[in-house]
Amino acid sequence: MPVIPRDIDHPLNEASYDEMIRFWQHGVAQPTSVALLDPNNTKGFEPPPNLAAGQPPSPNDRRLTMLSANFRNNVLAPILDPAAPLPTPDSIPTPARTFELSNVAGGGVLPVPYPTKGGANTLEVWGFNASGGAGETWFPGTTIRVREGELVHSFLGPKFGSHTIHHHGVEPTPMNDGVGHATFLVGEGGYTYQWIAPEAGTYFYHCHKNTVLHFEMGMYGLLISDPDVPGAPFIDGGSGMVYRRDSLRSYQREVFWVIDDFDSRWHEDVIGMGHSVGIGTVGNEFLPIGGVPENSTVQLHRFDPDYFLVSGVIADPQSQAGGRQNVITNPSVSPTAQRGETLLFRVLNASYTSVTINFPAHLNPEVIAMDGRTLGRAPFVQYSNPFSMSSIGGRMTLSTAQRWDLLLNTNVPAGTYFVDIEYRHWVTQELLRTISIPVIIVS
Ligand SMILES: [Cu+2]
Repeated sequence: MPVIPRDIDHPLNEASYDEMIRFWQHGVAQPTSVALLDPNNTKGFEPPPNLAAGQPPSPNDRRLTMLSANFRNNVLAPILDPAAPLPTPDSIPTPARTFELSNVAGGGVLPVPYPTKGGANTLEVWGFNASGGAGETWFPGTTIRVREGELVHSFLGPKFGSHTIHHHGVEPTPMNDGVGHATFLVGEGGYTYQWIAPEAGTYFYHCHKNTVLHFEMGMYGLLISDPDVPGAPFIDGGSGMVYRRDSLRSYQREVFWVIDDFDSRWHEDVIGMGHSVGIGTVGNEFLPIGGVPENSTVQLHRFDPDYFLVSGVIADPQSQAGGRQNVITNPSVSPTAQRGETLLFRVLNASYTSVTINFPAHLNPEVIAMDGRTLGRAPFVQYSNPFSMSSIGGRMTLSTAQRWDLLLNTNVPAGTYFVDIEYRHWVTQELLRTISIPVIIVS
């Protein structure tokens, strides 16, 4: 496994003009860098205006505003090209795997089965897309699928505005972590994130710019790390191998349940005010919740979803089966298995509600992993164990960003079994909607 040096330990040669330029192009969050570099402020660093009270936001994303106005305007500005790709620190030129993602922010239109709060029949959605393919899946974004331990490059080339990729659950260097407000946002020039595929399991990636809004708009996708075995990474939805404790198990089908919800107000009124609107009024992007005036028009602390989705498919109350409404029968969500096959479910709660999944008594999957960590796998064998769904009453509850992996043995009578998913409000726990997914077992 190649070693990526930690940025924080990378010695900075202040005598090297090139190195200083590279350092400042990336920048690091105030006040750490200034405190580390120049505790007595002998070089005249100034805090970035967007962090200073009463100042307008920074006009650019490269944190050059941390420098003195003189250095920024007279030394750096003439030699920096805003459209040039940012360099990746400690870049290793020969990764085992590469991904190229561009954005379709502002360009995605999703048909909806009933009118939005604004009375429309479609909803604007943003997303990541592998470049060069019209008609490719872009919401949720292209799945990034890797093999445990390999070095990966994912290139982000935004087409609309600036964004980031945060590979959630992966632990890269700070500069490759894609947390916009801590490091930098990626503009049109693009950036190559470098990271090592983590322990086999289910992860996801998302944009980390004004996260609560960009994530809601659809800027996320699954990230699967497969065991380091021949044939990996495996085909989405097909057969493969997965860890159960320390041993490998094969499965015949893989099912992705990416659970999400939309508040159409966010997709209509809110984004009409720009990509950076947040909690509070426009122009006070990160006003604390306690300071939000009641007549604020943005109010990202108010989330009242009116659409409920699984893997990009919106549940329709008119879709009825088995005495239920909101039944999702799309085969990308509702699996059909031969009796006796083993199914692997990868469940992600990408909604802003608390989600409870109810399995019927006949289906009793085993929970083998949580949040990208295999239960009972070395070196943490003694701390956790796989457990059956029946041992927790057939109900599993996930909060936002949680992932559970389930192995289901379908050695049950052939038939249609309904798995019910309850969405509860993130504050009040009020039940907002119950949707159902048929799991069909044929003999
Ligand atoms: Cu974004």
